[in-house]
Amino acid sequence: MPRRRGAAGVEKGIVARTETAFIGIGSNLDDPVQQVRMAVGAISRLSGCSVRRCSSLYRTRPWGLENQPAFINAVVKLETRLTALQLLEVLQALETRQGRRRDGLRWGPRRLDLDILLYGQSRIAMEALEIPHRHLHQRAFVLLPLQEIDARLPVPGMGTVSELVSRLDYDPDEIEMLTLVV
Ligand code: A4P
Ligand code: MG
Repeated sequence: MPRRRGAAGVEKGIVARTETAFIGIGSNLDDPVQQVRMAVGAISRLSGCSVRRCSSLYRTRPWGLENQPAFINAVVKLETRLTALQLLEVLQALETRQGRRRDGLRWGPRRLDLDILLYGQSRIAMEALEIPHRHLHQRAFVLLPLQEIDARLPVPGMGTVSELVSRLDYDPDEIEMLTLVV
């Protein structure tokens, strides 16, 4: 008997149709460009997921905790048959496989960070999973790569990505689009 899908695709079980999700990728340790490239490759091999677009790589000034190396950030767009919680689980496993250590330092340096930015037009407010990502609207390193992929994408309750960029207070020197290929 097929399991019914929750309104936000949160419950465990197979999603009957695909959902579009956007994943924010960040790294600032152990050759961050290579870490991000490896992560994009690993995400594209996840069962039930297929990568549709990948932004450029961006070199970005650390946000939240300033005294740490610059980050490399990117965003990928996925079609996925996984529920949002299943996607979180596989992305956390991937962070661990790529050597992510959780030392309890919030916003601290990391080899790989994978955040679910958006999952369709779902709004999810759980401690383990908040979608749209809780800081999405405040971060140039998330909004500029997202804008590169889909400027007109609506962010539930907040307007389009380009509207969020126009309201964003940021220093253009804090983010640089790189010409490197992913
Ligand atoms: N969690 C809740 N919602 C989500 C979501 N939408 N996606 C929970 C992923 N995880 C989500 O995350 C902590 C908990 O958030 C998880 O257990 C998950 O269930 P974590 O990855 O273990 O720890 P963290 O990343 O240090 O904490 P946090 O608060 O998620 O930090 P962020 O928001 O990931 O920020 N500056 C630049 N320039 N570039 C960056 O990439 N990244 C951070 C980390 C700080 N500064 C940065 C960057
Ligand atoms: Mg995180």
